[in-house]
Amino acid sequence: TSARTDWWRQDRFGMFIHFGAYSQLEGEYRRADGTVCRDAEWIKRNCQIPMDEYEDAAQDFNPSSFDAKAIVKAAKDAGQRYIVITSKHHDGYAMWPTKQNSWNLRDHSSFDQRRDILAELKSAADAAGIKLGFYYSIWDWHDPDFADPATFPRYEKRMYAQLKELVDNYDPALLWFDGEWDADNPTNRWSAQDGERLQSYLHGLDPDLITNNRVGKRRVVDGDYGTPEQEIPDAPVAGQLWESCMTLNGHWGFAKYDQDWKSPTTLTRNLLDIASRGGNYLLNVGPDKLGRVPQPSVDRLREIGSWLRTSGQG
Ligand code: FUL
Repeated sequence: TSARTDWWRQDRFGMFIHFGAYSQLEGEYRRADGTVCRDAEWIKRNCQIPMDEYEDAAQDFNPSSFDAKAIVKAAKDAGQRYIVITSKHHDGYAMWPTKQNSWNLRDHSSFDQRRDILAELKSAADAAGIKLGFYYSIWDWHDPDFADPATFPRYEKRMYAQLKELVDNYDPALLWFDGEWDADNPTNRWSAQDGERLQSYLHGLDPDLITNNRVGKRRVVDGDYGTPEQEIPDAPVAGQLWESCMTLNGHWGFAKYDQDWKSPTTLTRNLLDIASRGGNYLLNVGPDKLGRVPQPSVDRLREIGSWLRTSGQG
């Protein structure tokens, strides 16, 4: 542990946001034969949507109701002190106007060309004293250079360039990596050394940056903290910072059919349980295709916040 991670340890409770081109589908893909396949941020892969169809859907993506101030306020009212939003998930779609390709919210959508939701979130978060971080998937289903080991270095170069854009243009407090595995390539080309090289590159850009352990191979030495997913570890690793990330219903990305919301009691208990074991809690919301956080999510966040305030923990 070091001074660099002090704010993060003290903050304890954060908001995760899964938002991307997949949100446009709202969790449902209707095949030509009329059958419906359901998923959320994995829908492209798990429902085997052809790339041209997925690209067509993204072309219609217009999150005109995305309201950074409202999202920051919902986080703040819940007692959350940092926000981590997907800048690029496994589908490769960038949520900012990257210069590395046109597969992004500026160049491949129906969204107002003047808007930049990451910039909007950054200024709203700054104004509220909330830290902002970005999720970034190393695994990329869209970039043609990713899949072939011979061309992977070209992909990696673009990935470095995208990360530099994020750090230079939005000054994130942390980067939350994911997809350091590659389900199509069991040989798993993302190595421990790749992770170390990426980490030192990032610290060269900003020595204060915090990263999770998925930047490398999820060893204790990779990044700054462990990332248990949808679980609270019984016996956290001694000396390792950690953060449990969890969904509010059963999915990360918006899924209109999923109304299986966790109760405020469960959520508050999770927060206390995690905090008592020394961890952080990163609780997810998945905005719909217009960018609106579902009302059941907003309600639950508010209930957690009011519990924290009345119990004097807020
Ligand atoms: C996983 C991803 O595959 C999920 O889609 C989600 O982003 C979760 C937080 O991490 O590894």
